[in-house]
Amino acid sequence: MTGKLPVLVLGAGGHAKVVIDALQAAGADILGAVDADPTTDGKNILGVDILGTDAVALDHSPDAVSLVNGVGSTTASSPRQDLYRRFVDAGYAFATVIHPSAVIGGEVEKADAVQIMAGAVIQPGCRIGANAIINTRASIDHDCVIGDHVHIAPGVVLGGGIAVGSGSHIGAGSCIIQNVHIGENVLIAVGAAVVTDIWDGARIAGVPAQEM
Ligand code: JB2
Repeated sequence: MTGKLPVLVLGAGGHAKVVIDALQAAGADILGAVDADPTTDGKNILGVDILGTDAVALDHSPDAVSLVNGVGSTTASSPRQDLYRRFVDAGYAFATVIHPSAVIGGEVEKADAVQIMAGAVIQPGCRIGANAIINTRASIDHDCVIGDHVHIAPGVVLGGGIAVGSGSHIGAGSCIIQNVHIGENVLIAVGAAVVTDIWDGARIAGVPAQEM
């Protein structure tokens, strides 16, 4: 992960658990987590205390902590984006999270707050946008350009030279043929096989994938 400051995780659900596990594997100093749901206060995730709501995060100076976005996404254009923007606008910096078991090739550019989970493979020449998730065991071949806030879900396989527009969600286990262009805020359902370009805002499913 980037940065030397202690880390505060935003969110305390399923994605936060995976993120905390990656942070622990990478040896990060984790201060705690905060969640919008006040009933989580006083609980813990993998031994990391839940300290309260986002008001507790705002009690920490932006100079004293790095944030990690622990809210995931299961659709295009999720609340995860709003949370990231809200805290960036308030002056906070987000750390990148990279599980030590991820394999990352040469000349891979990673923007702010990128999260690369256990077993992911990113081949050379790729660019990963801000606040994007490359989730468990996803495979991204050479020269792909992944936009901001994209979620590449577990087990996705991308061929080389693919562009994925910002805010898109590529569902678990989907496969995308090389050199296609996926637009912005696209939803590709679990297990789809994508063999053509996909326009902005489309919802796609099936083998071969078609509009839902
Ligand atoms: O503004 C917020 C906020 N909005 C929702 N600030 C903070 N600090 N927390 C927020 N939350 C919290 O995110 C909710 O109160 C809830 O505890 C948590 C979301 O948990 P959930 O388990 O429902 O979803 P997730 O986003 O952690 O995980 C989804 O996405 C992952 C990528 C799940 O579907 C996972 O299965 C999936 N792997």
